[in-house]
Amino acid sequence: MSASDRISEVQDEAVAAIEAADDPEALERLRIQYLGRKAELPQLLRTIPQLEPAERAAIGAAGNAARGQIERALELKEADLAAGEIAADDAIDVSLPGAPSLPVGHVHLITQTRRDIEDVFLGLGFQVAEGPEVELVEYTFDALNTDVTHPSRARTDTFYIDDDTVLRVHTSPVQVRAMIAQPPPIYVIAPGRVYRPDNDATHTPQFHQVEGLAVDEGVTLADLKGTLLAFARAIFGPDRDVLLRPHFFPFTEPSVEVDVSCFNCDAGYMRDGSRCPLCKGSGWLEVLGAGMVDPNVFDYVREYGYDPDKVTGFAFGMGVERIAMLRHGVPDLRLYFDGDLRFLRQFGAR
Ligand code: 2U9
Repeated sequence: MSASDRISEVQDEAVAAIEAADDPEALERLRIQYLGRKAELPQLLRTIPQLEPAERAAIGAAGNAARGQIERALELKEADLAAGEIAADDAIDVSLPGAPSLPVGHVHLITQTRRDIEDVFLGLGFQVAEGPEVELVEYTFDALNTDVTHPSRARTDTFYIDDDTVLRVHTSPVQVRAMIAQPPPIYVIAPGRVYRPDNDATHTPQFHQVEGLAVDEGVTLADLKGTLLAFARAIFGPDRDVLLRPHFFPFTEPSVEVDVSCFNCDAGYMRDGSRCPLCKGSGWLEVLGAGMVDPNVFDYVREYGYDPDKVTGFAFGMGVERIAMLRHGVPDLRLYFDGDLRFLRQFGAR
């Protein structure tokens, strides 16, 4: 093989090997292999002065060109590998904005309303408690003085998982759990999802409640009324009044339904003399249920420090969807489920 054929063979072999290198160390080994002091091409270049003058120019030119080609291939590959390394290191640049940036949603009105209610009771010294949505029948009904014949226990009025387990129908079991976990005094609210097999214009199978429980020595119905008045004024405006009407719940005695004076009219009538469309002319809006905790409920948790001869308590419960509907004039429950930003954006996040 002639010297110039060998030069072009070495050049081809070197360039192919360099192009195939996949890390900087391999590239450095190739640099030494093909351009190092002991490598074939540099050695051949060193012999050029000894060649016949007729060969010198041609071999010299071919050898130098081959070295130039190999150096160029090394440079290109080096840059290539460095760029790849940067790309791999910074594959996820967490400081960059999303591309394309994603549309931002909005805090749901139910979430906002729940937070507003929580803030009111936190300000009054209550703590927020949470519990499971799949709940024991025992904590859902038995602990709450609900007779085995009570309609709410029927298979048609509660989602049963099995004979002992339900999707909770109220957040009351959260307060039962709170009483088991801590002796009186206790001031807790229990916000959360609840489930009932209802589905019509005014009921959805899943909704949200905030319930509350205060147990201490000497707690009275006057404390309940004062607490609910503070709640009504914080949520519906400073001029509100509350009205307690007798009612029945298994877990409270006495029990009351609680109305808040209408914030949309004057005692049922608009300025132009027409009947208020919100309270339907009554001047009152029904907002929640409440009462003094039945001694039988304390009896269930007596061993945890709740002696019905020593402590009394009040409890209340409200539907978050209803509070938000009244407060903002929401006309239809379905708006809560659509996730339509045109609806949600009307309620600035507080
Ligand atoms: C314990 C003892 C008593 C919670 C209460 C109500 C009255 C009530 C309804 C309002 C509308 C449910 O969302 S709603 O359908 N709730 O009227 N809830 S007293 O009583 C308790 C809770 C826990 C240990």
